[in-house]
Amino acid sequence: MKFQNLRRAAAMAALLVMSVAAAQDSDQALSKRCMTVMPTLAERETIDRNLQSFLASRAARGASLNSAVGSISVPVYFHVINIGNTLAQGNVPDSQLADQIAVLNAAYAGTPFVYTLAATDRTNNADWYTMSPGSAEEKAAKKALHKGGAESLNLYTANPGGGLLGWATFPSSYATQPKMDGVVVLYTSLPGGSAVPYDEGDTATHEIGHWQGLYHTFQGSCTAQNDGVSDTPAERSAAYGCPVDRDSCPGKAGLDPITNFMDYVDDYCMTEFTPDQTTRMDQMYQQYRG
Ligand SMILES: [Ca+2]
Ligand SMILES: [Ca+2]
Ligand SMILES: [Zn+2]
Repeated sequence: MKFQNLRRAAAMAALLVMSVAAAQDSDQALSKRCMTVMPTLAERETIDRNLQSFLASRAARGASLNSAVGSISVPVYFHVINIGNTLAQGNVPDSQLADQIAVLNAAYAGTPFVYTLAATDRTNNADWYTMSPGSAEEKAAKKALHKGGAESLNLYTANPGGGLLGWATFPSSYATQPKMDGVVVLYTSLPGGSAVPYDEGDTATHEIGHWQGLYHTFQGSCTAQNDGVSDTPAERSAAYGCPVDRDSCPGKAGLDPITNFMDYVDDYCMTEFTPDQTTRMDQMYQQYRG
């Protein structure tokens, strides 16, 4: 009898898992949270080797390896790409850009980074408005609009379509493609936008995490290396919604880091960068953007 109950419970659990998986699939269809192109494992190893030798040379010179909280000011160049003057045409008002900067500074409050609006430009261009990652339109827009050097964040708002929320470039690619450096987000993902449940501005928080050198928390799945950050528990795949107590790598310590900005959960659910993520962002900024 007990055994039968157990089997029934197992069957129900399996059904539950299947329906959760189906819900996740439909969420994925509705929204591709992020289209940032991830480095291959070999590229990651090269990036990590280069970081280790950078840190070793800094240490040999007695240079500080940890920047103080709030000690690095990051100039932000906003590029609002639109097809007309209204918000529905992508012309995000200055108030929403200011709100986005405030959301970033709250999210990065425990890090060295303070984001400061340097300039805003507005461009009416129907081709650039719907640019997709890796497209000729993206290259043309960035070539025309990019400002500043490696230290500056170029933040583009556009309407890429297909449920796509945003994408970013990594610090390690700045040297070879400086004009492409930056972050593109769906304009309705800014705070107060219409991209519910991605309407609190954390698409930019997440994409800028990549721009600062972080991978997804589910990068590398349940492998020992996983996302290359030691205080984020390994995670098998992206989490959607806000699945509290999810443990997709049961053989690895800790519940999934679903409240992390580098997962795919709803904006209200993502609330933190970990200390080791902060350290990595600091080191990457010093190496590539300092
Ligand atoms: Ca980790
Ligand atoms: Ca686990
Ligand atoms: Zn991402």
